Amino acid sequence: SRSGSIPTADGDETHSPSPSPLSLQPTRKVALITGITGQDGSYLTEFLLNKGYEVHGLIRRSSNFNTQRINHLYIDPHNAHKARMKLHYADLTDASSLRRWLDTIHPDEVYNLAAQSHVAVSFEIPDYTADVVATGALRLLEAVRSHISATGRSHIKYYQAGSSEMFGSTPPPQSETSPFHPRSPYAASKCAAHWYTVNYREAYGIFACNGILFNHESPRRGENFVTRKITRAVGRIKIGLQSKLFLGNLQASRDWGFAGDYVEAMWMMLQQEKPDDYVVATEESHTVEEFLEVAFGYVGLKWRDHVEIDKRYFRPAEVDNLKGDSSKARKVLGWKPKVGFEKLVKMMVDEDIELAKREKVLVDAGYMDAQQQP
Ligand code: NDP
Ligand code: GDR
Repeated sequence: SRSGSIPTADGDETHSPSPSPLSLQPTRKVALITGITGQDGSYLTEFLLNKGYEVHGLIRRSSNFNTQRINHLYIDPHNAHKARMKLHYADLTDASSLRRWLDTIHPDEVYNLAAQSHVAVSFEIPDYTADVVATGALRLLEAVRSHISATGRSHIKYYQAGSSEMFGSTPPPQSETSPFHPRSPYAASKCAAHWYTVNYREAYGIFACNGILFNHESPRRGENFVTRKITRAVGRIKIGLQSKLFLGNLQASRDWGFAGDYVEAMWMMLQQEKPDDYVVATEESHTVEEFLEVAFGYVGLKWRDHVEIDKRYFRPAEVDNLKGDSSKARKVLGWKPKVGFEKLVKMMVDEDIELAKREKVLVDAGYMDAQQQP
């Protein structure tokens, strides 16, 4: 359980130019992460804790606990001397909360990962999506700017989680110089956040970077994104808990990488001498159908026996083909992905088979409904 702040983890120390009032070890670097409870937030937290950082995450209030992805990093606040990950309530729609935590935590690095990140859902809640994704980034940048002018902490660095969705209908390969042509309220909002970040860098000299990350997945991916939806279904079909999988457009092509590799690129951007914008991608693209082939084929199933097309999963405007050109990140940052497409799919299927086995135990014991779909 958690009380509202100060969960944690152990590790070694690094140098920090300015101690935070909340910091337990003034010599450590301090990171502040929005969206810490999401897929990327959890991998980035693990990565930074391993580097010796103290990590503060902003979480939003929810009627259910939303910390499943970081629970393994949690240390009871009553053991606070061991705590290196701490959680605080805030929201990207609440400017006062952002400024207050900056002033309290005194981070060296701020990673803005929070978003209403589902493209299809952004057509249903466009106003809210813009508020969190676009104006939310502006609120956080403005909080950083005013925090710097109040404290003189001009070394603070800011990372903005940009997206390949910003390229939209621009044909591949897409690089930092390709034009944006967003195809959803989500993508248009990410474009606004991108340009707010560039503007705060140019206008105020803030060390602010845009990572333009292509799709990245993992066993921790949200279950209504297509990759995880497929691998969850493969696990459940294999174990006998499900028979059909309903999907939309199978011809869309994506440049899919592993989230664990991509959070490293975020950190690398903030370790450079100058702030800049970088595309992060595997430079390989596959259709949803190819993902189905590999995922079902891996466990000896045929996807055509199980997949049905449901129009509700088609979008009002689609992004057909994304394939990144990440040569700048490879050259300047020295970054490259370690996990390729097939390895990624198999990693996700393996974990979801194990998850389905655990679900089966609950179903057989009568604790869960076999028809319940993720
Ligand atoms: P997730 O959807 O898994 O996580 C989003 C996070 O944002 C969650 O922690 C969520 O909290 C939080 N959040 C949502 N709304 C608010 C709000 N109003 N105030 C504060 N926090 C909020 O996304 P990913 O981890 O996959 O992605 C991280 C970021 O990178 C996002 O900005 C996404 O748009 C962007 N991105 C992702 C890519 C990908 O392929 N994964 C590619 C390119 C960009 P809660 O847990 O409570 O829902
Ligand atoms: P995307 O990811 O829109 O690229 O955004 P998603 O997995 O949702 O869709 C990828 C492609 O699959 C097609 N598709 C389906 N998608 C979903 N979710 N559900 C289905 O049933 C389905 N059937 C087919 C989609 O039409 C699409 O073409 C992700 C998010 O993480 C964003 O936040 C991030 O910015 C981008 O990746 C890069």
